[in-house]
Amino acid sequence: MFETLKEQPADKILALMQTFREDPREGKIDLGVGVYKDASGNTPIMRAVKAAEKQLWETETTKAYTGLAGDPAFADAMIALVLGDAVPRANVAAVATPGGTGAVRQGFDMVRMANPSAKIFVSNPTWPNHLSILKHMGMTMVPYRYFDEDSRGVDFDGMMADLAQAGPGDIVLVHGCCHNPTGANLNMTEWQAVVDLLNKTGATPMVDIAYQGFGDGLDEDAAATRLIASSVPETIIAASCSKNFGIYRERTGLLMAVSQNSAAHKLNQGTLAYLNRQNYSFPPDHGARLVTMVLTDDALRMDWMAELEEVRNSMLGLRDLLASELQRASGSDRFGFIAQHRGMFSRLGASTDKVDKLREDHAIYLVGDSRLNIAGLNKETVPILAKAIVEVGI
Ligand code: PLP
Ligand code: TYF
Repeated sequence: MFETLKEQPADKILALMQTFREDPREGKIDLGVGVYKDASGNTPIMRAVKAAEKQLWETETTKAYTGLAGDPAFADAMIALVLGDAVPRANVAAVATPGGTGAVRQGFDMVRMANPSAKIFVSNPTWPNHLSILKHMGMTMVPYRYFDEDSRGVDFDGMMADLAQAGPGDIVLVHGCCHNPTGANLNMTEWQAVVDLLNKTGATPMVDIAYQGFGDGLDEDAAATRLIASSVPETIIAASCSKNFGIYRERTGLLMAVSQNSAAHKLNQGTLAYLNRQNYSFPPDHGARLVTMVLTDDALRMDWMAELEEVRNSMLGLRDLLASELQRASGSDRFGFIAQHRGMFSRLGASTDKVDKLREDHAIYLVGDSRLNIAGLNKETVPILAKAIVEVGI
């Protein structure tokens, strides 16, 4: 029977990761997949995470199942990290999920249960996995304008005009911070306008926040999510711990459903736990436990925050360096947007053949849409990239 299956398209980012591995050229530069790398190209285990892991090994006494929603202490700690005191804890239903991807998938599942014909408004462009999951689930997607190809910033007027078409029962999917793949983000005045529009149209926001602490700081990066969750009747939030705790392979995330009253909480919590059970029963706990330990122990938390700041500042430093190297190499200010973008990524706004040329002629790997991972650079490779970008005519 399986001969009836059709070949599925590969994830382009993950396929590129493989091509890079197989490239024998010395000095090749990987600016593809969104994984943080330090100056020597390693993806380190964060100090506080390693310390928590050691402690856990010494003190953990059982591997028996947690609850369907995962460890409630993890939900408490993550809700506090993402939402601060923006909404009362009693209004937030939450379940642990395998990574942010698991939270996104289950969030869509919850939407589909509530309204199978919901239209999901997605930024153009967005993380390709959003589109792939929605397509697989047979849900309706409506792209909204987001990236301004000229300024490489946000096409805010276009975005607002398109989001005005969403109505009650529809979902507006936004990136809480550090937009993937563009690096272009809204300011707080613009977020307030989005909130006002949501309240006018009655559409429900879903926030995907996968890079808290990678942009302007932990609280700054959560500000839009907090504003939204405290201002509209219902919000879905998918949070990932992969990047800010550096625990990619542990598969750690949290799905939250925020309502403005605790009456809805019971139904939301029951639905989320039900969805966990349908998909995999109990969510993974190892990464969640580490996150809980780090967030609830003063010393570990301080150390984690300090290391996250080092990570964030190193990316900001590389942004500034790349923007000024490009200014020098190109003799123009047209790459100034790189210093304005936030998070791991910037979209250069170059054609596929120029991205191909960077790979073929210079062994520099960008995702096909001209997204580059800033963290893949270091002081030595920034000038090499700047020179190559100008040489291929971007
Ligand atoms: N959402 C966005 C926008 C992402 O870039 C990612 C990738 O890291 C995720 C969600 C989920 O990541 P993970 O499933 O590794 O936690
Ligand atoms: O966008 C990225 O590179 C990261 C990592 O299916 C990633 O978010 C990429 C593809 C994917 C899962 C994670």
